[in-house]
Amino acid sequence: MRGGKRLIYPPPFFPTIILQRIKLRKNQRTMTGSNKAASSKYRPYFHLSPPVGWMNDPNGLFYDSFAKLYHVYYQYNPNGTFWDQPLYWGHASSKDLLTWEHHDPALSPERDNEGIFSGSVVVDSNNTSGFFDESTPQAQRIVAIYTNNAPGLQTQEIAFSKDGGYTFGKYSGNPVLDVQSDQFRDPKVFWHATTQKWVMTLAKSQEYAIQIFTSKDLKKWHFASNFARKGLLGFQYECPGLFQIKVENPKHEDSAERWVMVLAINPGAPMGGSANQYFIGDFDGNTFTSDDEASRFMDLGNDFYAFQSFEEAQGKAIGLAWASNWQYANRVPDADGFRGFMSSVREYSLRYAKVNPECEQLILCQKPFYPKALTVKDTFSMAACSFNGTKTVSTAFQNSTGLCDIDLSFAVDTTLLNPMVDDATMELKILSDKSDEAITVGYDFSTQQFFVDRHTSSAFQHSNKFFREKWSAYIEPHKLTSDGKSEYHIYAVVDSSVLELYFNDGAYAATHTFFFAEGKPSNLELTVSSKKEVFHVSSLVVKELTP
Ligand code: KTE
Repeated sequence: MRGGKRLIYPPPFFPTIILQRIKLRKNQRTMTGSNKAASSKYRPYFHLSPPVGWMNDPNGLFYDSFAKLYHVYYQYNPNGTFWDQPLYWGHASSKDLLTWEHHDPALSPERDNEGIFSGSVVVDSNNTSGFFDESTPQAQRIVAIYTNNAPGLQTQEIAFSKDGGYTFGKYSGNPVLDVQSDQFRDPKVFWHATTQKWVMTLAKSQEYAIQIFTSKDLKKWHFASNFARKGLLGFQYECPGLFQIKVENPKHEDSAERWVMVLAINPGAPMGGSANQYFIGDFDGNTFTSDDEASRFMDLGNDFYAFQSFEEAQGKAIGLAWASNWQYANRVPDADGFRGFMSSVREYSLRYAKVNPECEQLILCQKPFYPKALTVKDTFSMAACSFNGTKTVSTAFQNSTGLCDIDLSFAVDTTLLNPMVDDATMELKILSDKSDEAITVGYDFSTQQFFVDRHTSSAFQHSNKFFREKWSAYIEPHKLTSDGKSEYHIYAVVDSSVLELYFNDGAYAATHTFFFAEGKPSNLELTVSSKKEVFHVSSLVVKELTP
């Protein structure tokens, strides 16, 4: 047990608002394992990373309701910190999606110049495949469906596990789907109860087609339909998925659940490199019909790719993505002997919300999904205040863990300045505890846009051109008040080298990785510069966390 922490008010040299002292909750620190070894600099605490080597796409996400365990498989090169073949399915499991147990690779290629590419897992509880008998609990009748990547040929194979998903046997009748193509991959399969069939979505990547196949037994697959050339095409489609999501505020004529097709493009994302799009629509068991063909992004940030939803998630629409971008994934620092980690697991819903003053749309919303809360080590909060001139408020965590969350609500008075000529900026800097490096989340008054600046003096983030650029996005205000204020809410999680932003109760999200040369993200500075009282912070709460 850690004694109560002595709260240090911000150092006297900041012209600061004295941070209100919060009575610390008694610090029940649960001694659980976590990803982050004391020595490692970049390894996140609870965002899944590989023990060694290289990680990309999440694969085969499912919840084992018998053992009460979440399983995550992933694209894994154990032999180096870069993408290469032989490529395996790495494997980790967790009870709480915060602390992970690593296991041996679950699927291995037959030859060194091949890869077990992305795919999914289903629980064949009714033994439609015939692989199982009564000796395997229904919730552990696990079948993996994946792309076998060989020189010049990508085929779909299946494998089954009878020990809860730790070891698999490949089906002797593989491949189960072969169209003689080298651009045919990433099967995501689910059980469609209405038609009592397995449904597979996979990418005919460079034809810009998400193909849908159906099967009664996971072995014989029949072509059903194409969902083709929708949204932003980029260079190629990858990693599709189709799942149902609850509508938070359904209209009378709407069903309480809608179908959502997700698909990844790489390269060709508007913010550069890789991105995940989504389409809302209806599915009849054979064909997905989207409400429109507009391009919408699951996450507006740089680092959210190859999203996959969990199977058997007890009625919840949860999933996670690889928190990186092919634009630089093989180049980020690998000082700790690994490269790549996942986003946090998020719970999805659909919500009617204003996307501009006139138009209300159904949009995909998300929030972090932790079955167990993170332990709070320290808390700082700032009472409501309006900023005039240049002012800085700062936290002062000691012996920072590099893991914190931030809850910021503020309003912008759009009537006081002329955006054509006046500047006003709010910046939330997350500072290294050992150098002058920081990652900045900002709001620019004149364009009414948010930005993230992760360019720092550190070798990598200075040399890599894609870390020198600012990211920016327009986010529709959470509320427009009658007296001309735009209200926003930001919830953010910082975990060693990843920043996840959730705007306006999850209406928009943005994920950015960052790699300080020295130190960990530790303290925050909120700085406003404006010649009029444009920014009104209604609350800022920063919690330093440990898993
Ligand atoms: C891999 O860059 C290539 O060399 C692909 O575009 C990456 O493809 C393989 O990774 C994905 C999936 O389509 C593949 O199954 C998997 C997407 O590791 O990241």
